[in-house]
Amino acid sequence: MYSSIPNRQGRNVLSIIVSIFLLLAGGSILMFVACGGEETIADVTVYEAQIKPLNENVTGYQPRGSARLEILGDSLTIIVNVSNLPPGMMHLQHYHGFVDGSEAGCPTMKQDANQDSIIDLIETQTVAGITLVPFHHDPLSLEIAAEIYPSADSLGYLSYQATISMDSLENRMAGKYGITPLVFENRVVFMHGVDSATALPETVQSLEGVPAHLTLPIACGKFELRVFDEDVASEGIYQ
Ligand SMILES: [Cu+2]
Repeated sequence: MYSSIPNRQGRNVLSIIVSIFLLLAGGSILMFVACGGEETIADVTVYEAQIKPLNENVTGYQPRGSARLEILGDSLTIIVNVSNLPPGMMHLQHYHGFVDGSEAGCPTMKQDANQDSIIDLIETQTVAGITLVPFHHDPLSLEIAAEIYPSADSLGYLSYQATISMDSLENRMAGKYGITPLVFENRVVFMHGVDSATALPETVQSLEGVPAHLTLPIACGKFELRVFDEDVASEGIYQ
């Protein structure tokens, strides 16, 4: 806005005074708008998980990306953007955690209890808890075994977004798992699934009735509260 004030020669004193007045008034309005913007940004609570590969020795893929939970009032928006996934196929993706709210984390080879060099879904449970919320077309259903999860495109990129009601999620989680409050920072996100042609040994465990290639964990990230400092927020970097 400051650069929009012309710097012409021959301007008389009155017009300079008027210009200065307008400049100050304009600056005040800008500050007001900026302060209002900061308040809105501060009201959004964001949890973000950096997604890293799991079982890449079996899958041959190194998924990378992020999952975010953005909370504004009663609205919870789930955003997942991951690349390098096994391409052209559906991937189960969920938020996992412990029902008692204790801290979950991503598994390492220490969780390979049967030492088959693969961390299967069941083996993740000692550090990551159980499957809680599906990231598909209807997260509030808490229906884990649904057929319609998002798919990675032909280049292995998956983008997912859903917005649900916090109140409804709290009610559903309390009703199904007895979980209250939700404690997002003690949760992890998993992505699952390799092509059915991938050779998996018999030792790889899965959910009852679900083929192991669909539930094989291929990536994981731990949700952390994202803190925005005032400078970053006021510059509008977070959108
Ligand atoms: Cu899962």
